[in-house]
Amino acid sequence: MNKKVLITGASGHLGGMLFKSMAKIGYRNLLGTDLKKKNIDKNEKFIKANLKSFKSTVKITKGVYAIVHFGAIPIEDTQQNILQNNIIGTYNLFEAARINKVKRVIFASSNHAIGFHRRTTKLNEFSVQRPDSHYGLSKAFGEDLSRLYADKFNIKSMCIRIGSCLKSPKDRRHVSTWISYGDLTQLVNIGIKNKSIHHEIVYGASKNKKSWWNNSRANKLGYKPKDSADRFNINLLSKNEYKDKMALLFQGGVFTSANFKGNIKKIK
Ligand code: 15L
Repeated sequence: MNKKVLITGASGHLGGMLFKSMAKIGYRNLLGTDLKKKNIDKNEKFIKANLKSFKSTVKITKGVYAIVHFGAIPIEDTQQNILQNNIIGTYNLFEAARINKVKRVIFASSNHAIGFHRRTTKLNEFSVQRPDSHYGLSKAFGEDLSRLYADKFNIKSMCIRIGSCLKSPKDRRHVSTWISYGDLTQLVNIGIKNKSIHHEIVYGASKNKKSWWNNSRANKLGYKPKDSADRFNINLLSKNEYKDKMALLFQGGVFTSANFKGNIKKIK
């Protein structure tokens, strides 16, 4: 693809991974952006920018066809930090996309937008959001924001509720939530190229037998995961599982139990 694709969070773990993996699958016109320049090669195009600044966000989105939006705080933080970086940053990005006539946005959502669902509940693209943290709430907001910008302004979007994207699964939860780097790259590529997309919610998970998510919508859009957590030694992974009883009940794991003052029985 020769059209310009902007990757936010290009110095971070997943944005950085995608900056490299998308070049490998034929993206010829990638532009990376982040607060700091880290792990960026000489031949890669990169602009430092802060999405909290609307002016800079408008500047970096000029002439862009699609945005792969991974630039955000990736874990729980204070309400103010999440509000400024994730919520306002994402709002600025979509508004800049509208002004500059960007056609598509791939939004890095997270399983923490639905983290307060119990592990016994199988979810799909219609399941209600149940954020488990300020961080998860910012992802739920991004999903709604992208739906508004699709319906109102025709900016196509795909929100990927990413499970645990790591080189390999590390604990028993990951047996359900893991996605490989290759499978995440495949989903982002579909989000950019699939012509039928208007606004989509898909799950960022490999083909895991113990998945909590029915990802048939992603499959319909062309997703054929190549990896699975099943090929790892599950007994070995179980040893690494945390001993947090509440976390073990809910899909969001330790994000649900952190600072918890509620009533577990009421969270059905
Ligand atoms: C996420 O959204 C986080 O960015 C990542 O650090 C992990 O915590 C992941 O979810 C997960 O739930 O495993």
